[in-house]
Amino acid sequence: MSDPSSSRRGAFIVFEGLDRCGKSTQVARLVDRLEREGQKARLQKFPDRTTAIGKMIDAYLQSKAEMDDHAIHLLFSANRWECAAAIRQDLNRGITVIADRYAFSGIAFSAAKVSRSAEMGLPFDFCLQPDRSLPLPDLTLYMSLPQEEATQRSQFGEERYETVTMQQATRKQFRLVAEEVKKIHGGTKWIDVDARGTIEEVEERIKGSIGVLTDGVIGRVGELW
Ligand code: T5A
Ligand code: NA
Repeated sequence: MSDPSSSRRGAFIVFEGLDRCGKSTQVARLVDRLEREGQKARLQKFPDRTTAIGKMIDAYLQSKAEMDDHAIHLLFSANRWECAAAIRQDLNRGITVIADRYAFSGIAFSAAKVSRSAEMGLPFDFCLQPDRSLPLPDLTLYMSLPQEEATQRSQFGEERYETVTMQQATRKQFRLVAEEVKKIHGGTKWIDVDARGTIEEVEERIKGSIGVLTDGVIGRVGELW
């Protein structure tokens, strides 16, 4: 039997950023490109709105349901846990998994919220806990876009967190999340990508940042924290 620690597995690549920064566009193009190149790759969107938990999250985001800030935070995390085993399994089968948002959004958005229960949103440490030991992405690409440009993109303002105040607060929390990741795992797991310019220009930058990672990764899938 081959030793799993010495054979190549699929790469786990996460895209993060504020609302409308272009994640979904770039994730779709990346999966398309990898498939065209004959690689095994699949998309994993968070929140996954198709599961029972995902449907509750969807209702909350569309303001069709109200929920305590702690409760919705735990549901976002539970939504990742229900997909975690499949992600690990696919990675170990050599499939590259590309995620559109992950635990980093979970922390940044919850911590940024001006809640009724705590003036400054949920405590950062509380936000980290439910995602402890989820699969660690091999690379997180944080798509950085000035607020003025995000606001101009179509459909901004439709969902719960799409206000300028909330996005500004979340931007700050994402910086803290990036620092946390760098503190635990060093500087190689998180890269900021300039999300300004045309779709094609951004795609080129992303391609450069990913490099040969999609050829496979040696070593076991790690844990977030
Ligand atoms: N959330 C999420 C939590 O609070 N906790 C959690 O744990 C998680 C996982 C929904 C919300 O949930 C929160 C965060 C969010 O507020 P979502 O379903 O990912 O999360 O929703 P959005 O972030 O809003 O995702 P969108 O799909 O709406 O935005 P994207 O993916 O960033 O942007 P995209 O690619 O759809 O592009 C937006 C528009 O801009 C255009 C596109 O054509 C599109 O119209 N565009 C460009 N225009 C000009 N130049 C470019 N380079 C462009 N790229 C794209
Ligand atoms: Na949105």
